[in-house]
Amino acid sequence: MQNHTILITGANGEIGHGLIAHLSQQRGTKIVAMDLQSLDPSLQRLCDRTYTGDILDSGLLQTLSTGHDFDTIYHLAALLSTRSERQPTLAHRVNVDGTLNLLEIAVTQSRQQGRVVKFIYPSSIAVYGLPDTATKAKAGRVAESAWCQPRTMYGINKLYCEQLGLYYSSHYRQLDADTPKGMVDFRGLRFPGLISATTLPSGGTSDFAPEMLHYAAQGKPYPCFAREDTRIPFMAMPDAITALLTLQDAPRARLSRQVYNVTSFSPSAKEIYERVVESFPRAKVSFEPDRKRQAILDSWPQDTDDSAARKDWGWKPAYDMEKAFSKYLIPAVSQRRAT
Ligand code: AKB
Repeated sequence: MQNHTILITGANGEIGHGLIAHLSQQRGTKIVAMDLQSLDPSLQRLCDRTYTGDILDSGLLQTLSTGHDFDTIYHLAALLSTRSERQPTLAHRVNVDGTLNLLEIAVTQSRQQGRVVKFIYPSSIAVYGLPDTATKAKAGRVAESAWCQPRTMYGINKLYCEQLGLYYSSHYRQLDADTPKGMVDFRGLRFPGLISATTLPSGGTSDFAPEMLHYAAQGKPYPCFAREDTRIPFMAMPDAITALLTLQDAPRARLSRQVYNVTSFSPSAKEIYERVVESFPRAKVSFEPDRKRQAILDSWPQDTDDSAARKDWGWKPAYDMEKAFSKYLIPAVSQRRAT
């Protein structure tokens, strides 16, 4: 079987963990992983090469690019929404300049190799910005083209990088005399909040849901920074991995867009609490809304319309909320607690 070389940036993060576990089972797939921190030892043995360093380090990127011929790049490295608000200029450098650097690697390699390099990009519901809760309630399931007026640095970075991806796919150096060989095949997914049984996110604003679960499992009290009636979409991590891999494999001709909404369930914070308590009756959650983080949550849609993904490449989440908790989250966090 022919080798397929995949670069994963931000490999130590929540999505990286699940993605590497899956990709390492595919025969003929070589994984090159990169992260700011040295890679988790459980992941290291699943990768062919690992690099520790910054996506803004041009020397390191040069080493990476000259050392490998990538077929696909999963660019997962990013600063999430809460962290980005605290360090907006750093966020812009990491989220925007970092993505630009990786797109440059993709386009350079595609030109040198004379073939397509796929670029898979996790975007976010943070690209949307609803002005107030009444509009949010009225908007319901938001389509890709609606309400793209983000109010966070992270959302702005993600929306702009989607556009950069489209540029590198379709209009890169459009004034050049010769049409270059090869191209970047950019594919983006606008993820909702993700809930993993094995890792806790850090620096996000949708973190209240996974934190509520993991604190309850550890018997720790959790002061929830979101109001009880907060409603944003979520997805169980295995579905996020399935979405990335399915989009990667989808024939280009089937794709009517380059960036797709994908979603699964949209509970209120109170409904999440009630489901957590059902499994961990001693969970202690107090709702102590943080006015400023709440304003970010209130600007994100209560649900997204993922009908284009369903139609074009057969997206269908395997986990609704009940199944996510009963078949994935609760068994796995309970098992981790027991070991
Ligand atoms: C965050 O909260 O920043 C992320 C996201 C919704 O993209 N989890």
